[in-house]
Amino acid sequence: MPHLTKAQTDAFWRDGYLLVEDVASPELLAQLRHDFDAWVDESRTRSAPWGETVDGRPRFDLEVKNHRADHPALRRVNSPTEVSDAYKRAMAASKMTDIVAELIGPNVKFHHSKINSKLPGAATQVKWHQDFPFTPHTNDDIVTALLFVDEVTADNGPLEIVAGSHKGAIHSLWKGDTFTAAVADEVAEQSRREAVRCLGPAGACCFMHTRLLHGSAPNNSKRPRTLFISVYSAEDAIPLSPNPVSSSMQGLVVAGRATGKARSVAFDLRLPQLPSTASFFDQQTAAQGAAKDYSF
Ligand SMILES: O=C(O)CCC(=O)C(=O)O
Repeated sequence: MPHLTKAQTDAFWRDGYLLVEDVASPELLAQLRHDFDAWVDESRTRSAPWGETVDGRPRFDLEVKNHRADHPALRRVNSPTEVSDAYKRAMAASKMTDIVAELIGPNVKFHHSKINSKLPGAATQVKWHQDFPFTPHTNDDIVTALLFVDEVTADNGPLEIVAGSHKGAIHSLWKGDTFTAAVADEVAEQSRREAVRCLGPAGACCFMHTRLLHGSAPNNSKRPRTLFISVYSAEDAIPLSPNPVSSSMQGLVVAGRATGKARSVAFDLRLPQLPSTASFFDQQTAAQGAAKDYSF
């Protein structure tokens, strides 16, 4: 029995995104929160990114300049599916997985996952970008599923998107020879003017096409904004560059079967630069001079 109506799948392909409520059950949400809260508590004892993923970079990333034991600013957990059964279940065997298969299936594989966290008082923001130039594949049947572990409101740093932008240009993340991990200022300014905020209760999920322009502002509220983000592709989309969030589970077929085929579509782009630190937040900050800060 499909979870989506034809109107919903049509809306996804027309707008490049689809917001669905009640994707995670209250029981799964409680487990996701429990594990995340434990990582936040552990972060109180740290002053720098820590842990290790399969490529040797840190698993847990802090916004160091705002982080204190009594004011934690844990902004990223890389590949939480490797260290939590709840996150693995949400990624590989949940309603979220089934909906992705309805959008880009029948054969779907996993690429990577992460938690993007904006704790109250942290200044974490995400500059405007499309995901595809970070994770280019031979075709673009790729979905980023952003599961709301907390309620997402207008003032806690919601995901913002430009509806329909997945049908437009692939925007460069380079400025000259600097990899800025963000689109050019003029594209960001235009995106801000057209932005739609993706708001909803905990348990909702935003399914986003890999070429959709998106970004998000800092959390100005007293409530956390935690997103569990999983990226999936059609099984016949073959990655063209190394995974920016390395995962021992990359390539896991989560729906349908492995066909061993490659399918390609025409495009050209400059390949991305891998982050050398825990996450792309540092790439976006380092390029501050080259790409203007995200702000309203
Ligand atoms: O955490 C956010 O607000 C944005 C997430 C994002 O940019 C992404 O998953 O590509």
